[in-house]
Amino acid sequence: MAATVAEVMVSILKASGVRQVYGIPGDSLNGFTDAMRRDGDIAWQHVRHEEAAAFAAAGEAALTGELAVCAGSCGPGNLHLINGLFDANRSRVPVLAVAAHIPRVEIGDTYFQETHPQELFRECSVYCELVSVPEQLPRVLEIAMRTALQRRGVAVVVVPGEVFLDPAPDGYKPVPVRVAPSIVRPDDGSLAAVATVLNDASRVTILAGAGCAGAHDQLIALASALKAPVVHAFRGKEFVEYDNPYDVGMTGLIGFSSGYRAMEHCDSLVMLGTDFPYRDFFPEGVPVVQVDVRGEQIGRRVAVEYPLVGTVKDTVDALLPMLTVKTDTAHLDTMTAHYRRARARLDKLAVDKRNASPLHPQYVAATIDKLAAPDAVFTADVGSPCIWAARYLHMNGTRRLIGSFNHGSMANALPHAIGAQAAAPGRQVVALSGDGGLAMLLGELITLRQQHLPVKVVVFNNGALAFVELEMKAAGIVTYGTDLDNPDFAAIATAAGLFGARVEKAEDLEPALRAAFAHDGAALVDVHTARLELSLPPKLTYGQIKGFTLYATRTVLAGEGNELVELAKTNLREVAAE
Ligand SMILES: Cc1ncc(C[n+]2csc(CCOP(=O)(O)OP(=O)(O)O)c2C)c(N)n1
Ligand SMILES: [Mg+2]
Repeated sequence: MAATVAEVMVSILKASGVRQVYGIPGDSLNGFTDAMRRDGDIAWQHVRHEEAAAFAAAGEAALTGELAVCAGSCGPGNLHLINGLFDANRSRVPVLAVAAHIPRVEIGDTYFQETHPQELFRECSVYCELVSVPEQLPRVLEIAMRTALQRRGVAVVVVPGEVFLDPAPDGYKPVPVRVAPSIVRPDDGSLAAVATVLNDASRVTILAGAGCAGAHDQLIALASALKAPVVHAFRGKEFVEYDNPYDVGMTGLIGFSSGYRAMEHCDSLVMLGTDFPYRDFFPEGVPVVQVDVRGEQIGRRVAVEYPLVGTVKDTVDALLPMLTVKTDTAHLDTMTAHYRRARARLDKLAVDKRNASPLHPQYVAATIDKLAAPDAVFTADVGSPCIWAARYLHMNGTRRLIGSFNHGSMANALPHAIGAQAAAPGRQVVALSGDGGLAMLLGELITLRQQHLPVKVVVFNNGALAFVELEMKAAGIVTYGTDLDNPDFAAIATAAGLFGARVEKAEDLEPALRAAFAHDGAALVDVHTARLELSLPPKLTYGQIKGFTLYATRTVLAGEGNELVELAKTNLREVAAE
């Protein structure tokens, strides 16, 4: 009997190393899931909401760098994937979504569950095609997979349900679709022009992002040659911060004053593999060199006179021999000293004071950091858990930190953890969840149980959408709609068959975390943490509010304002000059 289209799809996925598919079945997808069942080699990771399937695929792809797959049935089934796919696409991780569709003959007649997936998914994908006839399928699937891998993004293959069951074209043999390794670097002329600028500069600062993955040696060698402080964007943290004497912390809305300062005071800026979005944080009037393998990304945030198209690794390797090694360390010394002071203040906040109840979230994050495995994978919810992860988790080149850093969606931590754990069953995976974030995809606790995924969930249970409160207060708006009247999450976890512990006093935190981490299965620790507080100056004009948002967010998030008084003054001066 001839193989069906679905069987061929499964064989292509298998040949390319896919080991699991996240999703929820449904009539139009049944042909595909049945082919998986009969084959038996690819695991069906059954989630409770398709959004979690897409986030899980994003988490897996972020961890492995290889293609991860999710699937949804027609109409609402695949519509639910969409937010997680936006996350994957914007994080530039390779994900394939199989979107089942209504029968071909019904397309266009407002049939039951009809949508137009190839239009809906256009914006969150690098490739999205409808399969109209079975003969398209082996090729369309391979093109989709290769596009996802090479362009690093989401590919969507839309398949009407009956097509899965059609006979596949004869004689098809799957070819593994994998990333083709390459060397990508600018030409010598572009590098020489950049070398001239950098050799003439005396205060170079490097802004480093996730494009520094796999290029730690090159980053350090470049910083050493230029005596340049290295600031990082959030997604760069896991690749930049460790073993780095040039580190001056993070910049951005939840960044450190030292990161901002090092950018502000440079006389040349070198951007390495970063799409850091906030234009207000860039220095003015200095030459900017930007290295990015995707040339179209260059110059989006700041005027870039010196674009270098290439990977950070290959470009820096080619640039280094052209640079004169600098000896003047004045800029570097000032910025690293500033960073040490900022760091010391942050660390002081993470100490348990008088056995606080509710607990300081800083202390919770620092304790997670202390107790987690040297190769742990952390995921962090958008909201204040991101702040604590950015500040208190130590990376070491082996640990990983996965989040919705570009798309900024709530509720990412648990489903990202599902994908990371499914991809690396033996590794410790710790989700830093907000109480708002956890509740948003609460059903995924049941996925942990059903799929035997030993994820450790730590809930920063502050009874609020605290990050939003911070934004409101910083903008001079009265907080509204941010209270959360939560149930006992530990009891919910226990009822779902997980290990559950509730922590209300600091002295109980370590024992609870140790027990959860040692538990041979999924566990949840519900920690009663303090809401963030921010006091406002008494009266603000609209112009001040605009400037103040930036100032206050940075100040408050630094934990203590002192170090930032100067920065605040700068901001308020700017506002006053408006
Ligand atoms: C899907 C989605 N909805 C709304 C927002 C806006 N938002 C950003 S952070 C946040 C609050 C998160 O609350 P919680 O998970 O409790 O974390 P907390 O900041 O309280 O620690 C909200 C509502 C968002 N980013 N994503
Ligand atoms: Mg909260």
